Order: sequence, then structure tokens, then C-alpha cells
Amino acid sequence: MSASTSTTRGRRPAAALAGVLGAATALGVAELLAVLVREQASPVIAVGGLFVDNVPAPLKDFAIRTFGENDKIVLVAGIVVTIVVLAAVVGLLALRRRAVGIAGVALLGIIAAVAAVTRPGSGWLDALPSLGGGLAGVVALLLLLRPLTIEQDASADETITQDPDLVPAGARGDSREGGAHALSRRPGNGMLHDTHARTDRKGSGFDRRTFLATSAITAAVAAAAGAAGRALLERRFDVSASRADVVIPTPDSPAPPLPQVEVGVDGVADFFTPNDDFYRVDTALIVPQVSTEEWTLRVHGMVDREITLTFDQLLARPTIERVITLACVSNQVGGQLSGNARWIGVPLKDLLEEAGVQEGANQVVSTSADGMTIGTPTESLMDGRDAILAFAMNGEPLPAEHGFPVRMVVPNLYGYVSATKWVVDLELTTFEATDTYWVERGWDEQAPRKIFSRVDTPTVRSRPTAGLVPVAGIAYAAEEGIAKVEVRIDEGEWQEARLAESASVDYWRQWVLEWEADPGPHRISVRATDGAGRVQPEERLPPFPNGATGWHNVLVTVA
Ligand SMILES: Nc1nc2c(c(=O)[nH]1)N[C@H]1C(S)=C(S)[C@@H](COP(=O)(O)O)O[C@H]1N2
Ligand SMILES: [Mo]
Repeated sequence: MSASTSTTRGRRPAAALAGVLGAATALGVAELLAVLVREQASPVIAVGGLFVDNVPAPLKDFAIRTFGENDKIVLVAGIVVTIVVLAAVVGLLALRRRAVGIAGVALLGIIAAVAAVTRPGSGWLDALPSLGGGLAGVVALLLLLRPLTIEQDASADETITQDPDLVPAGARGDSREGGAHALSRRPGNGMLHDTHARTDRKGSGFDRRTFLATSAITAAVAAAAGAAGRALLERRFDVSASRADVVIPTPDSPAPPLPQVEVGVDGVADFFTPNDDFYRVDTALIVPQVSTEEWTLRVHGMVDREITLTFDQLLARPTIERVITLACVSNQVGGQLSGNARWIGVPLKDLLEEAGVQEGANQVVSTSADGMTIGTPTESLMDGRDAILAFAMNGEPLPAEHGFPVRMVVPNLYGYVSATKWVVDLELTTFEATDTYWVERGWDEQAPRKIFSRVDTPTVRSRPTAGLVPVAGIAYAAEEGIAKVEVRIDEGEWQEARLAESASVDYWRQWVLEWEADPGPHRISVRATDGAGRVQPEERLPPFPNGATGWHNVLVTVA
């Protein structure tokens, strides 16, 4: 047995590797083919997008909570790992039956192709990367399997028991692995065997050298195709040039000058969140790249006059500049999914008035270039609050991740019911007639923001020294604004914090309390009260289905 054992040892791991390299080739080639279509047609992105759209809300919530803004990387990594595992299994199956291997790879390619053509904004061409990649994967797998299944002399008995694939039909009955391989030597496979240069090497089922060489070449081809594809994709579909060309007009109505909005304590979130630090939440695995040249906005549905705007036409309209705080409904108690920025854009009210909103049109459904739909009460866009079709954020054109070239920003509503990025379409309709993306997934149709307060400093990790320690953070209350913030140490009395000046009810507000801290562990709690006297509730509710509630508590150890 020893001779044959040595020649066939490692065949199974090699077959698994063949599967993985086949998949790598498929993915690499697909990436290259996606250059001809669009980034979203890449199989991993298409399958990932399908997954994102179908994850149950609690899982999505868990992902945001656990991985934060890395959730997309985790998802893509998860898909790649899944593909690698499936591919290894396919490789092993293919060792026994080529047809199963071919079918396995083809099936993965077809699944990805179906995912790609059913994504928002796709066409039939979106199937090309997955199908072409799948084909390349099949070819790679077959090439890699050749040195693993070398034709042998049937009299090499020792090998026969080791290597059931090579058992001639008549000898199969007593083979260790039984009749499962009845189809393992179909003519198609035989052809590959026959053309192999070393078929006559007696007692060798595994030509290691050829396998290693083929593996190295396949891996190189896969990596080169993938890298070239990525580089070309990034070059072809990139809005930086378009973004650099945008000249932001001076707003006709600039933001009013700000009073003293900072408490001047290190560690508190800045009044303005720098664009690079601004939280990002969206379903897009690939940031949609929409240039100003191709962007248009259509306003239609229950309107008297349909409007279509180009980017230049949008900029030519009267513009306003406002500071507006944005928050995600998935923000946890004490969470970071909130940011404050200075936005410049066109008032949505003006645009809707020009279109002429018809009686009963209580919902505006906005659609993004990547197919996201968001439903906003028409009332919230018309009631005089500064709802903006924004093109600038903190003095720059919108960053691509934050919706370049144009997004919606509406004060006092959670992002998922108002803040459509890459927006291209506004349809006046009713809540009765149309459910939007998140509503279809169980989130509430209407979601005004809930009162919120957060301790930014000290933190669990900071070790303040005994004495005066500033406890500081931010607070926000929709509509009425923040009237009071109170802090409690170790379940003691609530103490009123000093508030930075309020610039508007639409912005978050900093606060600070000077705390005479004793050494040892302490628990700091915060709660806010709005202008109507409503106190932030203690009860802990999760973000689903309309936003979290509860007080933020921080444990600190004073040295
Ligand atoms: N096109 C599109 N717009 C979107 C989303 C999205 O998934 N796609 N997510 C919304 C949600 S849930 C939030 S909280 C805000 C976040 O905006 P930001 O990423 O600029 O902070 O964008 C909103 N706009
Ligand atoms: Mo959100």
C-alpha cells in the first residue's frame, strides 16, 4: 500500500484547493468583466446586495450594533468565505465526478447572475460578469483536476483501493466507496485524461508537479484579473473629477451666525461633524457613482406639473444654507450614528410648490440611483422646516458616500424616512398606496426623532483623576429643542448641566457638568428634557421599529 499511498496522498486537499482556485478565477474574471457593465454587477456585490435587502431586521440591527460601519466589510468577507468553503466542497465532489464540479461552479455563477439582473437599476448585461466568471471558473477547475486524476493501469491494484475514481467499471462493486462513482468515468472526462501527457505513469494518480504549476498559474491569473478589474472599475466609475468641478454657489439665504455653541471641553463631539468622521449608514455595498452630468431629478406623481431638473438647473435656483443634525433610527442609546453639518441646497418646499402638490398626496417617495426608496410625509417638507435638496456639506460638494451629487436632508426625522442620498426621483403619492424599502421590512412608516442625550466624556476607558471632572456630551430634541440636561452620579440627585447656547431646535446641543469626583468606580447617567417639558424616558427600547429610547449610563473609574 505504501507506494500508492504516497502517490495519492494529498489528492483531496488538492481537489479542495482546485475548487477554491476555480472560484478565485471566477471572481477575478468577473471583476474584470464588470468593467464593461458597472460595479454593482460584480457577483459578490450583487449577492451581497440581495442579502442586505433580505436580512431580517433584528439581524441587520445586530450587524450595525456589532460591526458599526464595518458591517459591509464583514458582509463581503462573509460572502467570500462562504464561496471559498462551497468551492472547496465543489472541488472535492469534482474529484469523483467532474460533472458535479462543473454543475457546482455553473450553479454558483447562475445564482450570482440572477442576483445581478434583479438588483435595482440593472439590465441583462449585469449577468455577464457572473456568467463569464463562472465559465472561467469551470475551465480553471477542469485544468486543475487533470493532474489529480491521471489515467492508470487497472492492474495497479493498490492504487485502485486508494483511488476509487480510477476503478474500471467492472471492478467497482468491491471498491471501498461503492457504486457512488458509477458515472465517474464519462467520456468527457476520459478525453481530458487521454490528452494528459503523463497518463502512462504507472501507479501515479496525482501528478503533484503539474498540479502545483497549474495552481500557481491559475492563482496568478485570478489575482491579475481581479486586481486589474478593481483598478479599472475604480477608474471608470469614479465621480471625483465630477465632484472637483462643482462650484458651490453662495447661498441666497446663508445660515444665521452661530452663538456660543461649544462648551469647550475636550472629548465632546464637535458642534460640526467633519465630513470624514460623519457616520455613514446605507445599503450600498458599492458607493453609487453618479456624476453631475448624468444626474437629473424628476418630480412627478400627484402633481399639477411634472418637473425635471438637471444639476445646473438645481444650482441656478434660490439656495439656502442650514445647519441640520442627522441621525439614524438604528442609533443605540449613547450611540454614534448621528452627525451635524452645514448643508447648502434648494428648499424642497419651493420645488414642491412649483410642481403643485395635489390634494391627498400625503407621502413623497424619494428614490436613489441605487434603487433605495424612502417615504417622507409631504407635510414635513412643506410645514416650514428647512427640508433641503442638498448638494453641499460643510462647505464641500457632498462626499460620494454621503450622496453626491444631491441628497435630501430634513430636520427632525430619522434618516430612513428623509435623508435619501443619490436622490434622482421624487414621487408624490400616498402612504396608503406605496410602502418604501424600510417600511416593507417592518419599520414604522413615520419616524420623528426621539429625544436623545449622550455622555461623551469621561468614558469607560478614560481614567479621570479625583477632583473636578467635566462630564459633558450632546443632546437633541426634535421640534421643541433641548430645554434641560441633567446628570446623575451613582443614583444620587439629578444635577442640571450647563447648556451651550442653542443655535436652533434643529441642531444638537452641547452640555457640561463640573463633577467633584471621588476615587473609585462611578456610574454617570444623563437625561434630557425638551422645550415642551417632556423628559427623556428611562425605559430601554431597541431601535426597531421607530428608534431607541433610554438613558445613557457610563461606568467610570476615578483614580
Ligand atoms: N440611497 C440611500 N439613501 C439613504 C440610505 C440608503 O441606504 N440609501 N440610508 C438612509 C439612512 S438609514 C440614514 S440614517 C442616512 C444616513 O446618511 P449618512 O450616511 O450621510 O450619514 O441616509 C439615508 N439615506
Ligand atoms: Mo438610518
